[in-house]
Amino acid sequence: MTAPHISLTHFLIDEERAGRINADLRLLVEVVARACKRISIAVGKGALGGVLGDAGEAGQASINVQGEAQKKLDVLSNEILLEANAWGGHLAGLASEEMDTSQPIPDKYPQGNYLLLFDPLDGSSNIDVNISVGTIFSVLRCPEGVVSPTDADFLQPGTAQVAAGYCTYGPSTMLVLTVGSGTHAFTLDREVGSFVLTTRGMRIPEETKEFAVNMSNQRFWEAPMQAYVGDLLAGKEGPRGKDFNMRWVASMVADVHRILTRGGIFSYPLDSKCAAKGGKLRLMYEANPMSFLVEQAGGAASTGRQRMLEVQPNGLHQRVPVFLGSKAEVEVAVGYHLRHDAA
Ligand code: AHM
Ligand code: MG
Repeated sequence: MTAPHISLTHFLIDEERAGRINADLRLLVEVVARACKRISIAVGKGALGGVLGDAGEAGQASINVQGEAQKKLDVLSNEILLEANAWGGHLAGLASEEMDTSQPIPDKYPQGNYLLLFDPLDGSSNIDVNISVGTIFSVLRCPEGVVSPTDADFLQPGTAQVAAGYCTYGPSTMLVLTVGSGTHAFTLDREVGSFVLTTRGMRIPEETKEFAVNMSNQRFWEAPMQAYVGDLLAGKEGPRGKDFNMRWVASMVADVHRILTRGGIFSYPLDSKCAAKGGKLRLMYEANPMSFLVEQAGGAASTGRQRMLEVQPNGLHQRVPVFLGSKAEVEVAVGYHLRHDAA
């Protein structure tokens, strides 16, 4: 007998019956997953879909709130997620990497109790070269009594997340999800059009010999990061006593997916180029959802100095340094920072 085929819908109904989620959260995850399927189809068409390249008029790139040039697919993915989530009655508000401020749900639709944050298409510098990109999302509760949420209502620490996930658009499209009881992976069956549970309870090995970092920034890093990576590179002959391998896709979703699958440490540390902004990656819709997924799979996530999920946010687009993955290795990296600060 073949293994039972459990669709995302089936999985979510089981979660609801077990009392781990309510019907609104089930609907929310289903709606996000449906939007991700549409994004997957657009990404998969590549040059044939006429969606590659920069957004905006010829010679006049469209710039988002981060000061970054938007790709056509960034804009399209954002629109797909907004449109899919506006009318279902499960949300009170939305926030996106591609929008300056959060948006309350329009008055013409019923209001729900949840807030949704997303990076509609992460790693978009990879779109035009046919390398994996992905969607990242985080779900919070709308504070009690708030009818029309503003940015301040979204500024909750990562520990307040009720669900988080990402969808990776690679050789296969996969949705990786947590609702606070483990991290589970679903693969899109393209013929049927449904996500099928392919790994229940992902576990990140505690130890690793693989690290992910943009090495070209080495000379801009802080001293503890220089020392940490220096010791990794010294391999068997160095203080770590083992050889390390390096991988860097430059799509956080793809790098984190590899780490959830076979272990490793991902880092985007503070460097002198991004120090004034606080880091490169965004807390609310990149670092926090990924940290929730990683912790739920037995890994760890830190800024290098503090557990990521305990950072008190001060802005929707706040940036942070990120270290996440195999627990023992994240602890080693944090140790370099704490010893440096204490000296
Ligand atoms: P984006 O949200 O504008 O796509 O930027 C985030 C991406 C991450 O996916 C990835 O880890 C990082 O930026 C890559 O940075 P770099 O270009 O320095 O390698
Ligand atoms: Mg991003």
